[in-house]
Amino acid sequence: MSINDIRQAVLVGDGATAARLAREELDAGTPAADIMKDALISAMDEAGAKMATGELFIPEVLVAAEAMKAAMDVVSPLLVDQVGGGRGTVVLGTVEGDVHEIGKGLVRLMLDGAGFTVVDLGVDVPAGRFIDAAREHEADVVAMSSLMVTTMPKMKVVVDALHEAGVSAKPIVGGAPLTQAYADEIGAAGYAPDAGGAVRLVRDLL
Ligand code: B1M
Repeated sequence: MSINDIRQAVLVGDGATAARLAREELDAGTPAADIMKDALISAMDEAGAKMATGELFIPEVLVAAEAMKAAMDVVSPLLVDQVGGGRGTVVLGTVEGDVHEIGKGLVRLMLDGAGFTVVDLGVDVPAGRFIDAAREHEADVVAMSSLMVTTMPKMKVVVDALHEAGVSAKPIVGGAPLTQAYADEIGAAGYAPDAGGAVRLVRDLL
């Protein structure tokens, strides 16, 4: 049993084995954050690289993503404990045109676990839905995820729409292609590189 076996189980889409091995690895004393980073996220990085070269196809990547989620169910409750508490309401979603949900789901889990109220709008969320939900739930923060350079510009659309609608919720951004520089450029209130960072950022903003 090793981190690498979990990685391989995710890559071949065997969620039951990935979850069982993750449980065994936790029981053996490996920190949840290490399993998440070195096995689960690393497996998705490899799946992404293989998708880019045509070695893996979309259905195979989808099956790997489902296996990652199965293992995440085991690992993420322990990650949450490592982050600490907070209060406030966060509207969360993956921006329009983008259906990547795993990172956004991890952000939701960590915010939930840290005590924030999270309104998860799902994926492929148009700007208007972020604005309506922020108003309806009197949100403190609107957190957006994007995994593609082609959908990042939709974050600016949401930032501008919040401003124009006079909604005071603070927009924050994250996702693999995002940077602090891009967040600054589009006028977001903050950028977080990972789900733990999102919790710290929200806590700092409130
Ligand atoms: Co897609 N995909 N995908 N994909 N996919 C990427 C993102 C890609 C990098 C793969 C590649 O080519 N190497 C590439 C994007 C290139 C780019 O623009 N940079 C890509 C592409 C091109 C595509 C399609 C266009 C492929 C096609 O159809 N030809 C297509 C687009 C669909 C669409 O959205 N319209 C597509 C489809 C898919 C699947 C449906 C097959 C599947 C998604 C399944 C699902 O989510 N249910 C999928 C997957 C799984 C990936 C990869 C392999 C893995 C993504 C993932 O879940 N990572 C990905 C390659 C990669 O990331 N290395 C890839 C694990 C997750 C935990 O990490 O989401 O980065 P991540 O979240 C991190 C941080 O980014 C951060 O916290 C998390 C860690 O704690 N974070 C936030 C995320 N959101 C945050 C929000 C915050 C704060 C932090 O708020 C403040």
